[in-house]
Amino acid sequence: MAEHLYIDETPDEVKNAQGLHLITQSTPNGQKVQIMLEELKDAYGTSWSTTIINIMTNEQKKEWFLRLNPNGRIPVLVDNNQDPPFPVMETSAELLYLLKVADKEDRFGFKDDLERSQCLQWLFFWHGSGAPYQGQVNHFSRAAPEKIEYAIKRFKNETLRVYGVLEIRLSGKYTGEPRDYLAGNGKGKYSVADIGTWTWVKGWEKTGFTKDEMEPFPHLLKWIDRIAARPAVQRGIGEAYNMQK
Ligand SMILES: N[C@@H](CCC(=O)N[C@@H](CS)C(=O)NCC(=O)O)C(=O)O
Repeated sequence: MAEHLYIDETPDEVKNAQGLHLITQSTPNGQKVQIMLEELKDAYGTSWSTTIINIMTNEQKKEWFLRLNPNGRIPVLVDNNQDPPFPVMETSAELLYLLKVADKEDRFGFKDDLERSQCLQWLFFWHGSGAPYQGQVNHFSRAAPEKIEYAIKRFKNETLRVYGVLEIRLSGKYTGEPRDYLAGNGKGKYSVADIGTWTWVKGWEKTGFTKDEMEPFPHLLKWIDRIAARPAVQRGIGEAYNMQK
């Protein structure tokens, strides 16, 4: 099996990695798994190694990468503790995989089935209804060769609508009980649902939203700051993940 996973072109540091190995670039998607690993390090002393690639050169479309993730997108996690090594694609699946293999005390997940369901609901909500829209705002306003106003407006409005959904949740608008985190009883508990959402939402300004546009979301803005204060989060988006020049 392992001979199907790796070929001559596979970088040695990927082929020879021991334990958990993350192939990433420090984008909002890459940062989700970077942060989770940093949190696990603080909680349990978890170790892993990292390969940083440059998606602008389309490294992720090469055969060596597609063998690990046929979707040709970062990040991908390879668990070399499995025999043969086990690749995991899709950020939310990667976060859930790490919960299973490395978070024995459910510090970033939940033991209770209903709280766990809340966590999955919010993780999937952002994965399916947040990231694709905010990603399209970034694409149509920054990368697209022509400025298509309709597309920019459509995806901006949809992203703001999704921010509004997060605001309803965090403000306790319909429950009367504001919360600190997306999932969990009471005020909630910091979990993979927050990690999966935060790396995108924290970039609202870079995506092109104004302070006025963000004004309707005061609880969401406080949630951004609350999570940004965590040392593991700061490391997970920090210099260690910058590409070598
Ligand atoms: N649904 C995927 C999305 C991954 C994704 O879009 N990654 C971007 C970086 S943020 C990427 O690899 N872009 C390069 C490309 O599209 O070729 C996930 O959650 O893992």
